[in-house]
Amino acid sequence: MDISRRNLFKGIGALAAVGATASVGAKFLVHSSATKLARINAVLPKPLKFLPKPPVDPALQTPGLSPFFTPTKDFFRIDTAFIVPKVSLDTWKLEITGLVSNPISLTYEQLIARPTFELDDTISCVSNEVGGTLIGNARWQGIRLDDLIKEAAPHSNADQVMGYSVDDFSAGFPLAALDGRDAMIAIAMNGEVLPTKHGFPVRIIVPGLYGYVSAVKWLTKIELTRFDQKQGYWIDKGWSELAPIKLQSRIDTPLNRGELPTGTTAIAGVAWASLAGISKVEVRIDDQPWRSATIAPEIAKTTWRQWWIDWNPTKGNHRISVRAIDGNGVVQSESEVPIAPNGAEGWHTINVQVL
Ligand SMILES: Nc1nc2c(c(=O)[nH]1)N[C@H]1C(S)=C(S)[C@@H](COP(=O)(O)O)O[C@H]1N2
Ligand SMILES: [Mo]
Repeated sequence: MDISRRNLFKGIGALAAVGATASVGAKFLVHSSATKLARINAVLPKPLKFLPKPPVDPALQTPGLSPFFTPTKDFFRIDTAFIVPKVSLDTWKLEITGLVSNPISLTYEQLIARPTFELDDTISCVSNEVGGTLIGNARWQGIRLDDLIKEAAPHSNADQVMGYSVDDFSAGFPLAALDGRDAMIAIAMNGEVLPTKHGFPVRIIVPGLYGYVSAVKWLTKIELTRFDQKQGYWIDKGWSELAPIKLQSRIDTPLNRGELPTGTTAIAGVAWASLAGISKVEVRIDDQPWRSATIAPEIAKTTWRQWWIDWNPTKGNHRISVRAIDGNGVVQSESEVPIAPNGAEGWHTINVQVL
């Protein structure tokens, strides 16, 4: 079992996770070699809107700092399924149903024939502790979700968009969240056909929302519904219905409880805000005043930003904290709040020993 799974169980509870596998939609499941073939044969369409290549990654010069794009092999994974669903494109389809006047049903070919665009977006799990690693940034390619839903013509009483996976996981978010932000049905991640572990053939990505209310992998159905009638998988297990990603920052290097030699060293990490972007990152060493960190150029408001400062420490024990300020001037909150029911709060603080 990998670490992200263990964290999920610690955070959310293993009992709840067991239920999900019982009712796997068997008609979709195929032998894993067949999925591999389907993935290899799936050809990505050219996006209508390409994003430029980002500038040189500052992580190249700062050992220990997270790269801007999280390599897919290192990307965190959270799923309730014990076995990763293997989907056959022969039988798979995407349905948009529920409180709509014009239900839609699309094969993979029909879906990817629609215009696609690229989006740089940092996704996070609500179970990410302050300083935790259940977060990653990728370049996604997909089809605009708002366009598809508009085409389905939701009834005026619909207020929730609920995604369902082939393994019966579900996650719902407000229809009102489709407010022009670049929500998508993602078909690719970091330039590759969506990896099986991250939801092949397609998943939902909604900038600004935690995964458990939005980012359905192995997606097969979107239902327009009402919050007072349907709840996503995690909601009756104590997690909030509404879950925007919180303003946070993390120290990547030095490591907590690490030892380092004297001489100039970098303190560096990442900071992210739901949709507002990051305007400032500040670092405090021991009882000194807060210092402004250098922040990497803003690539998109939807992604994290890397930050760093140089530090020339004296020998002994030191305590380092970080806090971020978002694009609206909101300062990351100091009071510690646990992950349940809607995401951790507090400043990431580490202790290091300089020898
Ligand atoms: N089908 C399915 N989709 C899912 C989940 C799941 O358990 N099953 N977990 C969600 C949660 S809680 C998170 S945080 C994200 C994680 O996406 P990743 O595994 O690609 O990092 O997927 C979401 N989509
Ligand atoms: Mo999550």
